Amino acid sequence: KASDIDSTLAYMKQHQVTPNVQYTGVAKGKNVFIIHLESFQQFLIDFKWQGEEVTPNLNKLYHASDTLSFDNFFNQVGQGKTADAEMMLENSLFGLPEGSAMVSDGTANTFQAAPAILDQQGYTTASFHGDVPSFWNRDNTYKSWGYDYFFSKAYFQSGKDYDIGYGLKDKIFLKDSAQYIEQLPQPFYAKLITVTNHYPYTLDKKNQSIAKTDTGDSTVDGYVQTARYLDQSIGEFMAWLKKSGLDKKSMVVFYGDHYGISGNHKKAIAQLLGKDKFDDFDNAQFQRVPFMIHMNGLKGGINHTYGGEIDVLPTLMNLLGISNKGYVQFGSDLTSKQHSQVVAFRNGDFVTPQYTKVGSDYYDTTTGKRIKKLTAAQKTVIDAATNQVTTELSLSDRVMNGDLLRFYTPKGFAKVTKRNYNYTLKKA
Ligand code: GP9
Ligand code: MN
Repeated sequence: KASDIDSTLAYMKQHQVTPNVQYTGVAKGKNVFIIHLESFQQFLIDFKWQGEEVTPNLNKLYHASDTLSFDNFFNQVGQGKTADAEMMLENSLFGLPEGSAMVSDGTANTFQAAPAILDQQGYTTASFHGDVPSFWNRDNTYKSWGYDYFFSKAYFQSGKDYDIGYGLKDKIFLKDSAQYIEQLPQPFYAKLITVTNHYPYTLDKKNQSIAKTDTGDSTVDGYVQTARYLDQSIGEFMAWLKKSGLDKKSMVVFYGDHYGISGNHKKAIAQLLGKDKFDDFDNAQFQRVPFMIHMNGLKGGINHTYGGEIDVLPTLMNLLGISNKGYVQFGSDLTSKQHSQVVAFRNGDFVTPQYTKVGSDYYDTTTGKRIKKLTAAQKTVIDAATNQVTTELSLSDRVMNGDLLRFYTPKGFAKVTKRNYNYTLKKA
């Protein structure tokens, strides 16, 4: 019932964060690219294998003076993996404790998502993905989110060896997408979902340009090869962006959606990182993924704020000069002084600059040492963080499970009419 949203609205009001005015509106009216780096972890940035950088193009972007990069940014996905990342990034709502919210609720629920918000500011919005449109129920969910266009498999070239794993190889995919992007009315919001750097990290010989690692764990050793391939595809895409002149009119956002190597490969990861152990604490820290915002003239640098995928939409809205006041969003502007640095994982664990919780264990984030007995002062801080995490996760779940946004429309936002959208390709 309608009043079910009241506790969430009260929570939002209490936790409203004033965005950083230094960044407010600096990207107003710019095209926005959201580049999804599949299974890409932060440790790959500047990582060297046999003396060679694995991802030179992304490294260059990471260190560029006009890129705002984050080195304490975490993925917060659950079982929905890619879908949970998409849900958080474009709605600032968490995925569900089990399954994928895009699958269970994407079709029927009411959302106030990034594409709809931008559409109402005069943007054209499009998502690109080189696989079937039904994967993760994207075809239905994107209608609920207000995407004008969804370019999926049928819109792209196909042929022998064009696909690998989860769809079209990234280089072909990004090159093909560019042709559509050039035709989109500006300003546009375009999301590009890469797939090649996905488990089990296999790549045809012709596209391999770096040796596999030598841990002997077959799940792990191909990761640098597909990551290198993804990096090259980004290099080509950025070159196109420059050639097209779009680089001067666009903000390009990169993010890694979730881990590529799971905690089941402790021995191999330790070897890769040159460490003698890899425990539960290390695995929590290993959940860092890239988040970088690149734009001509942007005041960049490496920002050490702790945050995660839930914080992306509020951060981007501030850059775009769109107030998120009154919106139901569980994250906050990463550049704001008031941003909370408690990063919730979907299972209730968390990381803060001070403490890391894994199950019933607590660690000092700076030393990695397990705290055997909490002092009263530590307990106070940890209890507050635990309370924040469980409150936010459970309120988000109530919103999702109860479809509560249907009862509440923020000021300045118009409800999305799903039936206005159709992504089927009509062959001439
Ligand atoms: C599927 C692709 C991969 O379309 O996005 O999803 P994942 O397995 O990473 O959740
Ligand atoms: Mn994924």
